[in-house]
Amino acid sequence: MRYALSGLAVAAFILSIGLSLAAPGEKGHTHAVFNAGEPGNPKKPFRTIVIVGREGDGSMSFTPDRIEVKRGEQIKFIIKNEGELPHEFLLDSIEENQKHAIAMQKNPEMEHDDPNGRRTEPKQTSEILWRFSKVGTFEFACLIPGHYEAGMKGVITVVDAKSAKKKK
Ligand SMILES: [Cu+2]
Repeated sequence: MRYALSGLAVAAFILSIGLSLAAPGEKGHTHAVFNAGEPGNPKKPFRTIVIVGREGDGSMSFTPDRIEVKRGEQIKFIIKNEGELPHEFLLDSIEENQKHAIAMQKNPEMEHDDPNGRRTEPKQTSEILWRFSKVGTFEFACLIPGHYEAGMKGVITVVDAKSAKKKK
């Protein structure tokens, strides 16, 4: 009994070292500033949108490639990779995605696992929960070299809740 307890204590100690090493969540290529809003809060309501990524006849795409959300709305993106290649989904301003695409051409092995961007392997699914806190036009894109150029992107328009109501 005494042995079992001390074993547990050792395990707890190792765990605490592991946790202190893992904090505070800085892992390589992260972006502290987000242009398209902020990471979502899973305790608050959200709308789910499924995005399918795939390749076909010389083109690559996300479906749907046009989304409208209201400012303040939370969206859970379920990214389904139905293609044969890995794909990324990076949510950012259009300008930042274009700059980032150039950076990735120089660094093709760059992989993302960030609040606003994730890589999804073929036949796999990833999720991103995002809160669109700013009005504007944003973009989700796969920045793996060649994919963005082949059409793998989509536009997100964030509108004021009031003007969204007027339109309907
Ligand atoms: Cu891709």
